[in-house]
Amino acid sequence: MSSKNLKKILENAQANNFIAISELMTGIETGALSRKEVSSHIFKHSLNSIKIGITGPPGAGKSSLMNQLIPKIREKNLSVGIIAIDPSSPITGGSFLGDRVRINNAVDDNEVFVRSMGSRAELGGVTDLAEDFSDILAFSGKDIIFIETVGIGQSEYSVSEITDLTTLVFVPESGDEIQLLKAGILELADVFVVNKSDRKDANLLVRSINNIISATKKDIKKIPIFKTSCKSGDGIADFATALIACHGSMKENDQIKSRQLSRFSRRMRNIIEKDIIQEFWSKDRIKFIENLNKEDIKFKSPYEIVDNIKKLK
Ligand SMILES: Nc1nc2c(ncn2[C@@H]2O[C@H](COP(=O)(O)OP(=O)(O)OP(=O)(O)O)[C@@H](O)[C@H]2O)c(=O)[nH]1
Ligand SMILES: [Mg+2]
Repeated sequence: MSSKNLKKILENAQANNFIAISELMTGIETGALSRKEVSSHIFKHSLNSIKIGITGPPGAGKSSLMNQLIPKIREKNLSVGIIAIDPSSPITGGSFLGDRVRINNAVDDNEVFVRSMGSRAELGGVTDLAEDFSDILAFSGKDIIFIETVGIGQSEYSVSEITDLTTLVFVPESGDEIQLLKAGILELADVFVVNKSDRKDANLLVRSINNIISATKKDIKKIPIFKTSCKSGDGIADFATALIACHGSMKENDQIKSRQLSRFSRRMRNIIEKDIIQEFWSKDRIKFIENLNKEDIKFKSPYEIVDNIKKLK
């Protein structure tokens, strides 16, 4: 792509043109656009949006919650970006239709952009890609950006690493899961949501979470718990108000600022590691590995062979 073309796409994306936003995302995902070049244009515009992780077990109602939050956020004249990472779909965009249907409050609103992505870990990992996507959404002016992931704590989907705020969503039946994770969940969560509170035992789960919080000796930050139901709408307004308030006060929020800094450092480390690995794999070194035969491995340990590879240029 010529730099003139990229300039045009960037201009359009910044003006919230959905096609240009998608083009940027697909471009960096497929490698048609240089991530480095795109990032150098957009990064400085990416710190004004709040990035909120919505994570939890499959089917907890994460997408439904975001859908219900949309009108509340739009009432305040704020715009919304959503990135839904779908682990069940190896093909990018595979769940696009599914999420479009679930997040139907996004339809016909040009201030709400929804993008699904598959969870294949190519081109530097899903989390990295989601982070770059969220920068693109921020660049396009989205005030509140949600990143939906399934599962809690697995490193691959560790959404808390790329967001300003992580919401863990559970359902009344999540008791066992919570017991298993115990204090681990406290390290990940900034906000708890017990969704599907129209079902029985929602209060029991809130109590279990509270018990874990109070049993943790560490001087832990106060973690709010919201009880919501996407069916009756209960609790959604309070949850939305809290998130909107967080967006409103993010400029003065030291915790968010220090997270932005630690994200920046982590991204730098990732870039360095990728660059070094890429530099390492010269043609000769790749050829050496490819030509390794059954005899070679009888006499030398992998460590010794690596020493030989390092001697190659
Ligand atoms: N009873 C009840 N059902 C709900 C509630 N929220 C969501 N659901 C239903 O739960 C199912 C899953 O909802 P989703 O919003 O797709 O859940 P999710 O966590 O995004 O699911 P995955 O992305 O597949 O992990 C759907 O059938 C929803 O209608 C709720 O508060 N109460
Ligand atoms: Mg979902």
